[in-house]
Amino acid sequence: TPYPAHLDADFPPLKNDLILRVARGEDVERIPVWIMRQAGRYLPEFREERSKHDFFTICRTPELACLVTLQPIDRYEGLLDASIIFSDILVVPQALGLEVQMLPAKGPHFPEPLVDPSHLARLKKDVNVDAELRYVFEAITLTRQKLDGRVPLFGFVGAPWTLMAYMIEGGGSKTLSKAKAWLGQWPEESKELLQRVTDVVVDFLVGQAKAGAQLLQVFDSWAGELSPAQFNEFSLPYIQQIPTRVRAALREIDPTLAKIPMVVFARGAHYALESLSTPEIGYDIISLDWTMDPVASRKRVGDNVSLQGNADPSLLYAPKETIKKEVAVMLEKFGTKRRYIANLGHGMHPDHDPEHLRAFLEAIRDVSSERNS
Ligand code: 1CP
Repeated sequence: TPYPAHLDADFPPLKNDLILRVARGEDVERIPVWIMRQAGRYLPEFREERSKHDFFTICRTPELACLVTLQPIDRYEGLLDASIIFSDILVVPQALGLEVQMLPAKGPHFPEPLVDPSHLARLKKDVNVDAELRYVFEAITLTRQKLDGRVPLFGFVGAPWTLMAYMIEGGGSKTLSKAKAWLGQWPEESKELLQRVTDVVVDFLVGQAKAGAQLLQVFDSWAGELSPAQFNEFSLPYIQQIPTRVRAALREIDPTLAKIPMVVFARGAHYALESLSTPEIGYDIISLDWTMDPVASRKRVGDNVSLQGNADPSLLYAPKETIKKEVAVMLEKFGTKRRYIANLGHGMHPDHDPEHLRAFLEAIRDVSSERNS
């Protein structure tokens, strides 16, 4: 059975819409902030839950996914302006029929990765995301209720290229040499794989918006391993299908759903900033990694998209005074209470000190209110 569509009226009223206003290009009274990987292993309360349950059991149990999604929101009450549903980008390869395990300390592991194009036959055709990924939709609906309107809720997916990379490498990799070998050896079959992943990713984002997600982020975490030409051939064509197709499907259900803001994070793809921010593609927010200069990036994208980012995650290892100083520099460079969302340039590390994240969040709050007064 199809998962039911949920509209704003089905949920508690939103009390903090700063991020939604930034996505629409409206002025805000202070700079909003959320953090990639804000739920996770750096939090003792997460490790406690994790000691009791397997990683994918947490993802597949809506009450547990909701619980860990809310952990950073509760701990940093009033300091975070968005939540992101607890899940993983690798639930999409699972929905396509591949087994994925989460090994302690090692991370994701595919016992049987795709070795050559004959293995495309192992992937499910016509994936029914309402059945395969219903647990994510249930987690989103429950979490949106439990958030009680405190902050908006992000849904997310991995970008087709990044998912292809994991499906072939079978886990994390330094060079992605197997996945990149496919691009040269089997370009047409690579594109078939990318297209099949894209089709599932589109349905999955539509389902997350229907379930109650209020923003959607696409993570192309491995974009930076591609040359500009490879990116233009094997990543961009798929990333750029997503907003139009997702919004068209949502419009059929309800026009208000189709307005959902969409974010793209193509880590390391500094050359792609202009192409990703083209209005025809339809991303409202571009998330920058920490290697990008805010001032130069703003010049390159113009004034019609919002930027998100981009402190080096390693800043959180520095003393709190250094964190505060660097935050002031970052906000100065992004220089505006329009079209900017503070974040790190990539996710939290497992060995980050939660109190240093608090210092980062407080600094954003303090600096952005000082500049307002
Ligand atoms: O608050 C949150 O953001 C938590 C939800 C979340 C998200 C958005 C998790 C939980 N994973 C992700 C996205 C994700 N997963 C990405 C894109 C963002 C990024 O680049 O960081 C990627 C690349 C993955 C794949 C993945 N899953 C990795 C990286 C491995 C590598 O190649 O270096 C790892 C370590 C995981 C496992 C994972 N996912 C999430 C958590 C908390 C964990 C730790 C697993 C554990 O508890 O054992």
